Amino acid sequence: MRVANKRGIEMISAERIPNNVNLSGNKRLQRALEHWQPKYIQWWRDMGPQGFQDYHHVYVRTAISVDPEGWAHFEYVKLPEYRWGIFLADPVHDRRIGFGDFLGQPVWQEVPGEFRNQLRRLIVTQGDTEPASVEQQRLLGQRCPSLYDLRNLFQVNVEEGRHLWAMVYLLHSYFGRDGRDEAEELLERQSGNRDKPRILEAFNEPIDNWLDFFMFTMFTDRDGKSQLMSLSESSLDPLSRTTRFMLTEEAHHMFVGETGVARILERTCQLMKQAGYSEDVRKIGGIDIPTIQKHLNQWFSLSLDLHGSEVSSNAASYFANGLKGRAKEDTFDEHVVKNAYYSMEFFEDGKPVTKEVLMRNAMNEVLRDWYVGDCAAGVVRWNRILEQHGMSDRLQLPDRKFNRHIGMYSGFYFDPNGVSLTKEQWEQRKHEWLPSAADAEYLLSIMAEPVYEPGKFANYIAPPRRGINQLPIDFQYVRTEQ
Ligand code: BYC
Repeated sequence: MRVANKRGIEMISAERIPNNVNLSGNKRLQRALEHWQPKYIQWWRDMGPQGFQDYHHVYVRTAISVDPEGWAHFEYVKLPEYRWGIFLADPVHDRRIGFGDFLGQPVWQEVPGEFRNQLRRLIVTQGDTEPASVEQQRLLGQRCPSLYDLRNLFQVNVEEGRHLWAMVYLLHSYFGRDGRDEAEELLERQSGNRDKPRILEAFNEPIDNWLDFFMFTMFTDRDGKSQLMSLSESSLDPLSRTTRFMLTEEAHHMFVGETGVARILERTCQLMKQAGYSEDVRKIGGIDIPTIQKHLNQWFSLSLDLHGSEVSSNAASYFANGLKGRAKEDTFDEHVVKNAYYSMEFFEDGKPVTKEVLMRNAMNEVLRDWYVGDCAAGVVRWNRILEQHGMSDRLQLPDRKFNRHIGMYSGFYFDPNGVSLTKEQWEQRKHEWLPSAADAEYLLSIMAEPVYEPGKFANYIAPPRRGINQLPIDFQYVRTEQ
C-alpha cells in the first residue's frame, strides 16, 4: 500500500487506496495518511485476526467505487494487503439541513467552529467502535464452524477496518492537528484493556464464541445501523455522505448475524427431533434454545445501552445543532421539535411512573424505539424457523429495563419481563437469563476444533442456503499459501 518514490521515501499510493475523495490531488490528506497508515497496518497485525495474517488468502469483496459494479469486486487477498479505501456516497444536489435550529439552510462542507468539539466527539466515538470490534473478534478464526463462516468473519473485519478509515478520513480532513491526534488514539485504546479501554461499554465485552459473534452482528451492528442512519442526516455533509456509504456495508454484517443465528436454530431443531424432542440437545453437541435466548438477552441489552441515556442534554444539543438527526428524519412531520413532548416511563420508588419529557431531550429514546422495532422484526423471522419445525419454544426480546448499565434503569434490577427484583434476587437468578461460565465453557468445548474443510460445517450449525457471490457452498473461501 506504500510505494517508494524516486528519493526512496515511501509515499501513499492513491491506486492502492481505492477512493472517490481525490486522494491523489490532496497532498494534506496524503501526508496525514502516510503517518497513520503504517500504524494502522501494525495495529491490524497485532490486534486483527490472530493466525490469519501472512499465510492465508481470503476471498473477500473490496469496494473499489460507490456504484454497484465497483462494489461487487471479489478477489483472494492476504488480510494485511486488503485495499482499505475511502468512499463517500454521491452528493445530493442543493442538500439542505433537515432538522433542528438551522432547518432549511444549506448543509456545511466545513466544520463550523462552534460545533467542532461536538462533531469531533461524535466522529471519535463512532470511529472507536470499529477497531474495537475487530479486536473483540480476533480469536474467532481459530474456532470457526466452516470456511464460509471464516470468510464472512474476515469480510466483516476488513469492513470494520474500512469504517475506521472513513472516520479517520474525516478527522484528518476537517479537524487539523487534534484530528490527527485523535486518529492515532483510535489505534491506541484497546477493547477490554483496563487502562485504555474502548469508549463504549459493549465494545469492551469479549466475543469468544460464534454465538456471541452472530448475536453481536445481529444486535450491535444494528446499533451501528441506527447510529449511522442518524449521523447520515447530519448537516455536516462529508459526515452524512461517509455514513451513508458505510450503511451499505453494515447491511451485510447484520445478514451474517441474522442468518448465523437462523442456521444455529435450524440445526438445533434438527438435533432436537433426532433426540426425540425431550432430550437435552447438548448431549448431542447442539446449542439448546435457552442458551441462544441468554446470548440474545446479553447482546440486545448491551446494545440498548449503546443508545445512551433516555433523557440526554447531549442528544438534545446534537439535534438542535443539526449534528445528529433521527433515523429516517424525512418520515417525521415536524423537524424543529421545540415544543413537542415524549411520554417516558420512569422508575420511582419501585414503581413505573409516566412523565412528559421534552422531545429533544428524549432523542436517544426515539432512536432506541426505532432500534427495538428493527430488532423485533428479526426475532419474528427467527421464530418462523422454530414454528416451521413444529417447536413450541419462541425467542423474545427482553424488556428494555433488563440488564441495563447506562441510563435511568442502571443500578436497578429487572427480570426479562421487566419485573423489578432486589439485588439478591438478581444475583441468585441472573444466570437463568444471561450466559454463565458453564455456558461459555460448553460453547467453547463444541467450537474447540475449527472446521477448515471446504463444504463441511460444525455439528451445531446448518449450512447456509447459498454461497458467496453465487459460488457453491463448498468453495474454498479461505486457502493457505501453496
Ligand atoms: N458506554 O447523554 P448520554 C457501530 C456516556 S455501533 C459507555 O447518556 P449521549 C458498530 C456518554 O459518552 C454505533 N459510556 O449519552 C457496531 C457520556 O459521557 P460524558 C457507534 C456511555 O452522549 C458493531 C455519558 O455517558 N456509533 O457502529 O447522548 C461493530 C452521558 O451521555 C455509553 C455511535 O455511538 C455507553 N454505552 O449518547 C462495529 C454514534 N452511552 O459526556 C461498529 C456516536 C453513553 O459524560 N455516538 N455513555 O463523558 C453518539 O451518538 C453518542 O455518543 C451515544 C451516547 C449515543 C453513544
